[in-house]
Amino acid sequence: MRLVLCLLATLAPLFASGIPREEYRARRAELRKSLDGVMVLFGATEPDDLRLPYLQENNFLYVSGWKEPGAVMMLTKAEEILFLPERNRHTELYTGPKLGPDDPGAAEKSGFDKVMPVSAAETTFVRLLENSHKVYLAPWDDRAQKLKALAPLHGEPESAAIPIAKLRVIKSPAEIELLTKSADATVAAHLAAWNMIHPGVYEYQVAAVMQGTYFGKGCEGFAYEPIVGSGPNSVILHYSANRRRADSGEVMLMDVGAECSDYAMDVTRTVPVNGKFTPREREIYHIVLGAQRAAIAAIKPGVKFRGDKSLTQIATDYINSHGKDLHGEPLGKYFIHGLGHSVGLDVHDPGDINTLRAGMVITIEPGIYIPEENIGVRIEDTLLVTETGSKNLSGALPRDVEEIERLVGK
Ligand SMILES: [Mn+2]
Repeated sequence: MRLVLCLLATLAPLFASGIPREEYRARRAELRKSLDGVMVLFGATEPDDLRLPYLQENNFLYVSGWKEPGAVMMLTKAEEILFLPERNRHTELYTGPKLGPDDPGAAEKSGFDKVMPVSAAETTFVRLLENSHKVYLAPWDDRAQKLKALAPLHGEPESAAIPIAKLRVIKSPAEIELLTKSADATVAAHLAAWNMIHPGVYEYQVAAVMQGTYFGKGCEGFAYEPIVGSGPNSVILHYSANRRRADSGEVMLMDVGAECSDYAMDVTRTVPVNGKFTPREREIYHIVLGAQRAAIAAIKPGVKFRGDKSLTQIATDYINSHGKDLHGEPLGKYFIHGLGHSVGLDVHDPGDINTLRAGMVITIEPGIYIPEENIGVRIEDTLLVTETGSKNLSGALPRDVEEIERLVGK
């Protein structure tokens, strides 16, 4: 028993939490079936800049769950090999012990058929090329260029990201569970912020409460830099300086999502700083909410995300047919970004969501930003597409004006 516990304790930090190891094997098996050659993925390396966190590259993480730095992976229909760096006792003094390729049980611990040292990667690649028609590389990685030069007869490499994205776009039950955990922590963060928002509060104080809330729930980070924009900052889409003092009569836009067990969340709410929307803020808010409700009501498998008769068109039509700007113009021109995107390991997860399928997780986030009036309103939820419609993972966070006004500053 003690041995088992000890082994579990050793394994725990190596892997992403919450996804069973068999699921990683199954993902690789599915991916390998689709290959007509050799795929090479490079894991992330530890950054030299102490301000930067070490984060595994998400495609690498998705197919392996492997979190230690410096690994390389090669996949073909017939083989799967994880290459690990030789252990460096000096580096380990700073960043902790790692699994080396020659450590006992390395293959078993990694979940791969075979583990080899990184120094054997090039010769293995050349061997695997013999039975390969195609080469799949990560175009974002400089190290792929060297391998490309070793395969002059295999044509232009294909992007490894494309076949992996086809898998990533549909979430498994285990992934949905982790996304739900991330959503719950994010909802709690927004509610905690509403509670303490008041005229005179600084944006960074709001951001701090939100981050403290989801860190306190065991989430390891944020899915993206918190966006907390008051008044004039509410119209800046990716405002993340969070330095301004908020005042009465303004809105506070909070686009803040936790990352829990590697899974991102993406939720935006816009609330009145003094607890009560002005009539104009309330009017704009209701239009954005109506657009979001209309788009969400239309979600089901087979529906288009963009283009003709799409969710985007439903939201845009709603905005254009409700309200006017100060010059009597329709408000559609103030909806200046896309209606949403896929969410998973990345907050902007890869994969084509233009025709919805059950198991996709997407955001619906209409917004109206009128710089002339210093009013920006965005309402964003992250939803699971189901067989019959959708399930709002962040739906526990109120959207109704009355409920928001009851909760802000109280
Ligand atoms: Mn978003």
